[in-house]
Amino acid sequence: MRLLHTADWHLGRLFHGVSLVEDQAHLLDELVRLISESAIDVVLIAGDVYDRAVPPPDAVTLFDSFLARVAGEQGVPVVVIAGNHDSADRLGFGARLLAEGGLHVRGRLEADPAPIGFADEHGPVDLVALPFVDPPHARATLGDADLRDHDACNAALLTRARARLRPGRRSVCVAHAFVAGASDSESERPLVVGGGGHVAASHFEGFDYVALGHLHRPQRVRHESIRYAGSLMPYSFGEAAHEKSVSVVSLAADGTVTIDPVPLSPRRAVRVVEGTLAALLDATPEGVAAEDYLLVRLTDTGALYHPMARLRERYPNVLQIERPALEAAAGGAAVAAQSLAPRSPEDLFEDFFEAVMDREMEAAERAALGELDAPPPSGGGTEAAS
Ligand SMILES: [Mn+2]
Repeated sequence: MRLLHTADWHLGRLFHGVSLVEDQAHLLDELVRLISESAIDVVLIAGDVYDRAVPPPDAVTLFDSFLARVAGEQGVPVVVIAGNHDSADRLGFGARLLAEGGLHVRGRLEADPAPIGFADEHGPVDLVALPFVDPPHARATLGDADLRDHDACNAALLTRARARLRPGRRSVCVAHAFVAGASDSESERPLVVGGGGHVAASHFEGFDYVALGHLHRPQRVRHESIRYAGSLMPYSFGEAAHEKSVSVVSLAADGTVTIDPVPLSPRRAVRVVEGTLAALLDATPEGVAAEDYLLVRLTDTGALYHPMARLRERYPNVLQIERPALEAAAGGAAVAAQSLAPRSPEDLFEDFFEAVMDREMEAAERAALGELDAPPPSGGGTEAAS
């Protein structure tokens, strides 16, 4: 049996105010082709289908179109669980009816979920689909107030789900959690304020394959067969170096798995570029496409005239500018400002000059400043006010 494991699509996400729906549509087209060309038997989407509980209409339309092409036209079943960004109830709408059409959605937690049964030429496969476990919901669902955290809640639900697996069958689990030992990225919403919410990898042992969602970097956890597919595309500049992929997982007759990560080709890359404004306006750095989503780190120390507008003439998708030299100077200036006694405009300008230019004023510059006319007194004019 060949499974396609993907997760963390975050359809409808805004990246620095820019909608990514067209980029996401481009990637879902690629997945639809891959599912057909790789003869995938079941598609697993391990949560965070949408970026928020009430997704924008174009994100819902995009997901609908994917499902119609895969579960509908290709007849390939799709298993979807809710992640921490999804609304469990909205995602789960119509689930009992949709299962007949090959769409298996698990939104809200169930106390004793029955496995979803699949089969290939070697026999049956039981699939446990465990949506994101929110501890208050888990405590209410299981009627157990002693389940204190994510780890205890996941452990209890997995024990109950495992009890319903039929002996001798191969088994697969789909879940959305922060499994201890895995590494996170900038764009995941923490499950617990200040971090944490970890779940021990040992709770997932015993399944032939565990398809995880939540962490945005593709990675294995503890075993080759416990994996995060990673997000559909980078959702922060901190992920610029990640190569995003989906996993094609071949499940053999004896339950052993072979994993083939397939890199995705985004419409535009997310990159961090560094240089002076003049150099970047003069030439596009090697390996960068002008249309990429860019964070530009300008190394200039002096004042710059409208850097964003000028950069966007050459690079239309610059989303953020950083000026490390100025930010360091501004930190120093802020400290100085706290001890500000009444000072002359000349002294204040000199501080400003140093912060912007990263050097002291020279004598000639100080002289030039002295030659400037003092501003007119406020309200001053040649006409008498009436
Ligand atoms: Mn996510």
